Formats: sequence, C-alpha cells, structure tokens
Amino acid sequence: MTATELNELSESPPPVAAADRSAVEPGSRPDVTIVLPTYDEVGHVSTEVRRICATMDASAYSWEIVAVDDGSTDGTREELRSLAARDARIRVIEHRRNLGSGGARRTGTRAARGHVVVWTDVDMTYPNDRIPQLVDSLEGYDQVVGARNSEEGTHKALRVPAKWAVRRLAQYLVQEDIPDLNSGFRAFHRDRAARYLGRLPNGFSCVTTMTMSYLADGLSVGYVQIPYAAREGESKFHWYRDTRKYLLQVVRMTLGYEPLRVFMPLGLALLLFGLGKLGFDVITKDFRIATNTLLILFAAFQVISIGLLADLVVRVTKPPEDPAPPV
Ligand SMILES: Nc1nc2c(ncn2[C@@H]2O[C@H](COP(=O)(O)OP(=O)(O)OP(=O)(O)O)[C@@H](O)[C@H]2O)c(=O)[nH]1
Ligand SMILES: [Mg+2]
Repeated sequence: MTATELNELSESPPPVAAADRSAVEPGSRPDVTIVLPTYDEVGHVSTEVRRICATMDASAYSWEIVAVDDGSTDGTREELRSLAARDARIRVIEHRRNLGSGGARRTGTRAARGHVVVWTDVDMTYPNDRIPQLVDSLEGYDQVVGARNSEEGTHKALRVPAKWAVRRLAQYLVQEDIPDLNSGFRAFHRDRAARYLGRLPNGFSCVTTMTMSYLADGLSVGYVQIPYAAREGESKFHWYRDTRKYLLQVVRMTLGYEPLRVFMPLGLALLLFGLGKLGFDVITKDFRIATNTLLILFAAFQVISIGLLADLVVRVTKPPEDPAPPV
C-alpha cells in the first residue's frame, strides 16, 4: 500500500461481528491484547487505561490489557495496580530495572494471550478510542500501522530530520513506501510476531525494527491515517542519547536488512574509480601505480567483502519460517 492509498481510521463503529465476543471463557484466548509500556505517567495513565477499557467494551472484541512498567517512581505503578485489582482483564508486569519502552513492549507481547496484539502509548498522543477500527483494518494484512498525519513529538527540530533520513534509508532497503516508520500505534497477529520478538531492541527503535522485520521478510504491512495529539506529562525521549541510538539504528538497518543494497553500489563505485585510476597510471605514468590507486582498490575490495559477509550473516541468522506456536 502506498502513502496515497492510506485509509482514514473513521470514528464510525466497526462492522459488528456476528456474536458478541467481549466475554472471555476461562482458559480461552481473548481476541485482542493491548500492550502498554509505562514509565512515570502518573496523572493520565488511569484516564488512558479507562479510555481503552470503555472503547474495547463498546466493541465486539474480547480483550485484555498488559501494562509493563519499568520502575516508575511517580505513582504510575500504584495507579496501575489499583486498576488491575478492579478488573481481571488488566494485568500489570513490573520490570525490576528500567529496560526501555522496547523492552517493555517485548515483555508485554510475550505475555499476551490475545490473537491480535495492539501496541500503543499511554501519553494521550494516539487515538486509543480507535483501537477496534485498527484491529478491523488488520484483515488481509500481517501488521497494520497507524500513520500519523503530523509530528507533535518533543525535540521536533532534531527528530524530524533524523526520522526523515532513517525512513528514506529504510524505504531504499526494503524498496517500499513507508508512510510512518516510528509509529507506536500498531496491530499484528500474536503468533506471527513471535519469531521477531527476540530481535526487538530495548529502546524507542523497537517500533522501527518491527516494521522493518516484517517488510524484509515479505510480510504485508498496511497503514491507516491517524491524528497525533500533543503529549501529556513528560517525554522520555532524550535528545542526545536517543538521537545517537537513531544513528546506530541506521548502521544496524544497513547491516541487518539487505546489506548488499548499500555495500554493493558503494563497492562497485570505488572499484570503477580505482580501475579508471589504474588505467590512467598505466598509460600516463609508465606502469608506476600510485599508492592512492592501490588504496582505492583495496577499499573497494573491503567494502564488497563486508557487504558479502553481512549478507551471509543475515541469511544464516534468519528466524525459521514456521516457529512452534507460543505456549
Ligand atoms: N516501560 C517503559 N515504558 C517507557 C519507557 N520510556 C517510555 N515509556 C513509555 O513508552 C511510551 C512512549 O514514550 P514517550 O516518552 O511518549 O516517547 P515518544 O512517544 O517517542 O516521544 P514524545 O514525543 O515525547 O511523545 C509511553 O507510554 C511511555 O510511558 C521506559 O523506559 N520503560
Ligand atoms: Mg509519546
């Protein structure tokens, strides 16, 4: 699907399923698990969780919420515990040390019992009242992503160009249009995602990795347009630490997905330049080959070798096609 074919997530109610499946039989799996990474979000976390509960109750889907807290110290944990005490469909997992939002999403997805997993945030930015429509639009796709129509994130001046560059690289690597690479609002099939969970990094780039892993394996990713609101509470995005991680993400993506697409053109360009220079030396310098000619040819050889090696590593470490279903 291209950016121009984005569907707008409408406010209208989802197509009503034949039977009301909102109640889960003991021991059976709910339709949807909503995974919430939380860290110091007191004040609005309850509002957000209640908003999700009300939305899901009004839908035809049976559901559960798995909130994964990373050592919040502002009372978020206590708010979550009290919400969970009042509704058995809300579970809270507490990491003993701070892993980051990616680590929390990984833990929550591993613990999910639902057939479909939804990732979203608890900072009031994503339209969580449209989760049922997001799940509806998963039909026919392996993953569906809420593509934001504006960037309201903190440190906009730094993040917008960094995100643009990473997105361009990602599009080049997978040869596909990616309307929003970093959206934290997405839905996918739990069992299909199992093989990718081990790859997810702890930090914010977890969502990028989720899109890239699917696209690199030829799975289908659909996009639906969503609004993106200004954040409540304080951002956890650190301008230096997280921008540095973005740059690292560029290197990882280059090496991890279709490395030959980057290394081959670069290596071949160096090789052509080196051979041209070699010809020039032979003709004009009476076979005395300059040191820089040898250096250029050596660099070409190295770049091509690294590309081939990275390609081999990617192929050897690819997860098996049909993993055992999760327990
Ligand atoms: N468990 C856990 N959750 C986190 C951590 N850092 C952030 N989060 C949660 O991850 C979600 C996204 O974090 P944000 O700080 O909003 O990051 P962002 O959306 O990239 O940036 P903003 O532009 O500030 O909204 C929120 O629900 C946070 O509570 C963390 O270290 N651990
Ligand atoms: Mg946010």
